[in-house]
Amino acid sequence: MADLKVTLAGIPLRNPFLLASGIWGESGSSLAGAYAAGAGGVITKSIGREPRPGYPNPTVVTFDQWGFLNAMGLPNPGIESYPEEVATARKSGALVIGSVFGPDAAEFADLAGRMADLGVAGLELNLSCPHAEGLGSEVGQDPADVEEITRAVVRAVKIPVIVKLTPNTSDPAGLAEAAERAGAAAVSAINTLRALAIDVRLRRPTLAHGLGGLSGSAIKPIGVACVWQIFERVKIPVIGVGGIMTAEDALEYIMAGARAVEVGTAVAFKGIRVFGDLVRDLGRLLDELGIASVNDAVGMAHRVPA
Ligand code: RRO
Repeated sequence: MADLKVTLAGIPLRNPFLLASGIWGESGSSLAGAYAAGAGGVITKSIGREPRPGYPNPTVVTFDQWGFLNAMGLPNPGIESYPEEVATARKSGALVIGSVFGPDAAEFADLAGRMADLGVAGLELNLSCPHAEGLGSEVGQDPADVEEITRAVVRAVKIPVIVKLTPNTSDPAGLAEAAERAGAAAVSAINTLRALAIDVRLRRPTLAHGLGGLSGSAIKPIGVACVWQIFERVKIPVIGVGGIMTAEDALEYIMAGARAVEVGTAVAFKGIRVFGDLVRDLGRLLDELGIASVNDAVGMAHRVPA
């Protein structure tokens, strides 16, 4: 059986499938459940300084067969209330990566330090939520801001820092280079794409907030393209995210250059058991293709002559 173990920015993972941030609740027990279902690691909902209720409903609608348009509004309990959830997840043996968001370098660094103190294995900086005023991609679409925020966090913590990048830019690899310059241990690509749906009968946007983020199968080729371009421009590992429903989708990202992948929308559609299925199916697929390990497949599509 092919070897699915990978090491991501110094963090050993039993397989490359991570629970993406924000898709399976924020509680420690739901994170623990995802790990028990077979995920190689779990990423928390993005946590901020203060509790946030999020936007009013509707906050999410389905899009086509395997997609969502969401504007949840970064609902989270705030860092003060989060230690117990991380403790519950860690007690189950889950490998936990803490996601944080903020408006500027100082707040990111503060939150990152407090999240690191909870014993998470790594941090993911949300510089890519596509619809939050003064947060997410509004601060993450400028390489100078990505560099400044990443540098402040890297100075504040001793654990690996992963920067989650936005696809809402003409040069995603430029953002990855900025993160790398600032000392990021890895980047993840992509968050959702800014999107809008209109309910023609109501004559207004479908989501209460208006603008939202598109996830699911429709964005997979965009995510794979971002990973492809980033892999060619940085040396740090890349995590692929966006529309992974099957092991074949995951292998596309891996062959484009991803060392690990995050699974989000598929969990909501298929249930948490999708992790067990993905792990089994990726092993079978690699065997079928005569590829000995995930490591061997990373970036493989760049090396095959046209
Ligand atoms: O909470 C959200 O509305 C949200 C976040 Br933090 C994010 O990073 N990406 C997204 O599509 N929605």
